[in-house]
Amino acid sequence: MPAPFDPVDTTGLPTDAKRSLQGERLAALVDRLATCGNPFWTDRLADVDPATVTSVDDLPRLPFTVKQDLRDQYPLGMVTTPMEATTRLHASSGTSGKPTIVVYTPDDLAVWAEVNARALALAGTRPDDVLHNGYGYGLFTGGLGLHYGGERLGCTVVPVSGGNTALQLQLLEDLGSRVLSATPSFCLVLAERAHALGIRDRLDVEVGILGAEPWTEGMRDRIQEAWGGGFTALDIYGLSEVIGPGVAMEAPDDLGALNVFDDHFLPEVVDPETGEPVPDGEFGELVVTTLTKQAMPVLRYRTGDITRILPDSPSRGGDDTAGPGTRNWTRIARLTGRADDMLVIRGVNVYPREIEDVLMDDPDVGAKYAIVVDRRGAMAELRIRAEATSEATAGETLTHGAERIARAVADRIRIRADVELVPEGSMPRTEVGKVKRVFEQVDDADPLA
Ligand code: DLL
Repeated sequence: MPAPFDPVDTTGLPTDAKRSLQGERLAALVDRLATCGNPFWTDRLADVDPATVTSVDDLPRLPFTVKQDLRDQYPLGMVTTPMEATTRLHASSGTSGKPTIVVYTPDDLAVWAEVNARALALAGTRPDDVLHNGYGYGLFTGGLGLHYGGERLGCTVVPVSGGNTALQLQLLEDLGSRVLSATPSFCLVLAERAHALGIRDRLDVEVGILGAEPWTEGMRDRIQEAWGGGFTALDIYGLSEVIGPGVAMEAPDDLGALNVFDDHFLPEVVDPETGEPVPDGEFGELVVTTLTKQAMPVLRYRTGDITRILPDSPSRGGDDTAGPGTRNWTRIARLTGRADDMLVIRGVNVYPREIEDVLMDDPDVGAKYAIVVDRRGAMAELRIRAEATSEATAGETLTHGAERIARAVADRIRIRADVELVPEGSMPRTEVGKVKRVFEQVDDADPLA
């Protein structure tokens, strides 16, 4: 007889019990980091007396961890357990230089599977589901993170990884998967191809577990329209330095909010300039402390991702009965960009998500676009190339559409952009890895050629 299924907790502890658990875990973490003999942590915590850290209220006194720390300690300087205690390594490829390495013990892997099982369960995934996992397998945390989460929940996981769209559609059809996990951009590629092949109505896929890239509400509409048939696109958030996917998850009855699994990952939001905590409800940089990680914990890790804590979360003093169901996780707003994504165009600060918002509001724009920051002159110039919908492509209104979008960009974000609306299907698709939407032009070679 198989062991009885151990259900996955998608609810979380009541607020008081959670706070005291978080306090205990934080105290134990600081104590261990200060005394484990790891030179980086001994130095970082030189001014902290671990005995004075007893609750989450002590968090703002503790030092931050930043990406540069992981780079400086490359490859294994931040591992706090003996190597014989660790069993897995992943890495995230940086934009420049060496990758950032992260290491796991078996207990870390069990926590990671648990939080991804929660994420999947929150999305409505059931143990009898076939989970089609289209995240990349390998050093990237997406594939294996969702994989073990799916297995922990009891699903049958299809480790298909990215790419090979034709095979993916074949498997989706033959296995009747209801749940698809992938980047938002690859999820769109699959939808487009299913329609092009005329097989959408032969697929049972209903839910997408989409993350690893920023995507706006407008992009959610495009993805849901592209699949049609009641498809729900849900957001999953995470980062390698904290664990990988499964740090936070959106639920279908509470769209726009991510539930942070705060018994393992303690969230704060700080002013990105000063590092001071901002009040709940205000936007700032998400900072996460790993409360239970063993091999490579982080203390107050500066994620660079911009969000806010939703003040009506029950765990933040919001009305316990007003929230959806009885869930009790700290809720944050969806992340649509990073602090370091900001572009400065002729003196105006603009985030790529603001451009995506304008594009997705235009009925003639499909879901594919690219932004070029042309740095050849003294002042940076902005160029936007967007793909039209099939209707707009057929209607040959592309020049008109481009002018309208340029006006909308000028009105709404106060920058002049050179906009091109190009026929549907003419821009490259990203089938493996994360989509790249912002390109720099520094010489006459066109980055979109
Ligand atoms: O992208 C982990 C992941 C895999 C998350 C699969 C979700 C699904 P990294 O490669 O280390 O890890 O990249 C982490 O990606 O700091 C964000 O800037 C961005 N990111 C991840 N998820 C989201 C999301 C994985 N749902 C970095 N929305 C993070 C917006 C996201 N940005």
